[in-house]
Amino acid sequence: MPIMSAFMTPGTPILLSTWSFGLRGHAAAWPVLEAGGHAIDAVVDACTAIEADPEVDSVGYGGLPDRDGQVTLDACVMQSPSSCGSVCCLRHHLHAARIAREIMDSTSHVMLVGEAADAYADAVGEPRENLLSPEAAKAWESWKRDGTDVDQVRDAGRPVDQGGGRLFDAESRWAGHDTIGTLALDSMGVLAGACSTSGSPWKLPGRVGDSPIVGHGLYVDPDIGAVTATGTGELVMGVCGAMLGVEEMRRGADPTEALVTVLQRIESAYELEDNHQVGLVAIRRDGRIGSASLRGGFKVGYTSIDGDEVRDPEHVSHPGESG
Ligand code: SD4
Repeated sequence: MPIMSAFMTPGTPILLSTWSFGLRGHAAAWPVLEAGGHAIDAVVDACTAIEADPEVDSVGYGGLPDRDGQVTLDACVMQSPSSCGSVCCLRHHLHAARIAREIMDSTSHVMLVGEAADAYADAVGEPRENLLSPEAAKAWESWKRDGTDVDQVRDAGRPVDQGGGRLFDAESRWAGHDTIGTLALDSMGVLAGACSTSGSPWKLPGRVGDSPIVGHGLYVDPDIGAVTATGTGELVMGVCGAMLGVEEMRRGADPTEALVTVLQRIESAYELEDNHQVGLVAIRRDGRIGSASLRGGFKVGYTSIDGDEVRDPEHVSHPGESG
C-alpha cells in the first residue's frame, strides 16, 4: 500500500489524536489553537475533556480497573526533552494530563508516582474524585465471579472504532483499551503532545504501560516532530516506540514511514497475540502528518482550519485482522 502523509502549510495549526473520540477533545482544544494559543495548552485541554467525558467509553472515568478493582490513571505531556512531565498510578484524581503538566511546569522533576502523586495533586488543588464508574465496577465484579483468565478476556476482542467515539460493544468491553494521545502544532510552529490512560484492564496492581513514559507512549522533539501511541503498552515499551518514530523522522523518513518502522520493529521483537494492537500518530515539524496501526479497527481524529475529520490510518500492517 502506498505510504503517504498529508501536507500542511507551516503556520497552520493542527490537532491529531488517537481514535475518533479524539475529536471530542479537539472541540475543547481547537478554539485555543485557532486564537493563536499554545500547543501545550491545547493538548492538555483535549485530554482533560476526554478524561471527563462519560460518553467516551475508554478513557478516564469509566476506565476498567486493575485486578483488585482499583482504577489507576497515568499520563504524560511533552514539548521537548527538557520540557516534559509525567504521572503514574493516580488513584484519586481524574485529570492526569493536567497534573503531569503541573509537574512539568512547577517542579524540577519529570515523573511522580502512586500515593505521593495523589498527595502532590491534592497540594496543587486538584479535586479528589471517584474514578470507578458503576459500569466498570459491574464489569470487574463479573470478571472476578467468572474467574476468567486475563488473557482469555483480552482475546474476546480488540477495540473497533466505528468513528463515533465508542470503541466497544457490550461483549468486547471486557477488552477495554484506555488511551487518548493528542498532538498539536500551533500557529507559531511549536509542537506539543499529551497522552492519558487508565492502562490495560485487570492489570496487576502497580502495572504502568507506555502512555506516561516519555519516549514510549509520547515523544516530542521540537526540531523534528512528535509521535504518540495507543494499544498494548508492553509492545510499545519494548521498542521505545514514540522515540523510535521521531528518530526515524530525524533520519528523513516521512511520518507514516517512520511509524511503519516502529510497527516492523515490534513485529520482529514479539510474537503477536490476538489481543495485540498498536496505533500510532505523528506530526512532523513542517505539519506533515502520519498514522499507522498493526491491525484494523484503529482510527485517527484530525482537526485543521478545514474542520474535523475521522480518518483511517495511512498504513495498517494486517488489514484483514480487525477486532
Ligand atoms: C497502556 N497504551 O497502558 C496503554 C493502553 C492503551 O488504548 O493505549 N489503550 O498500555
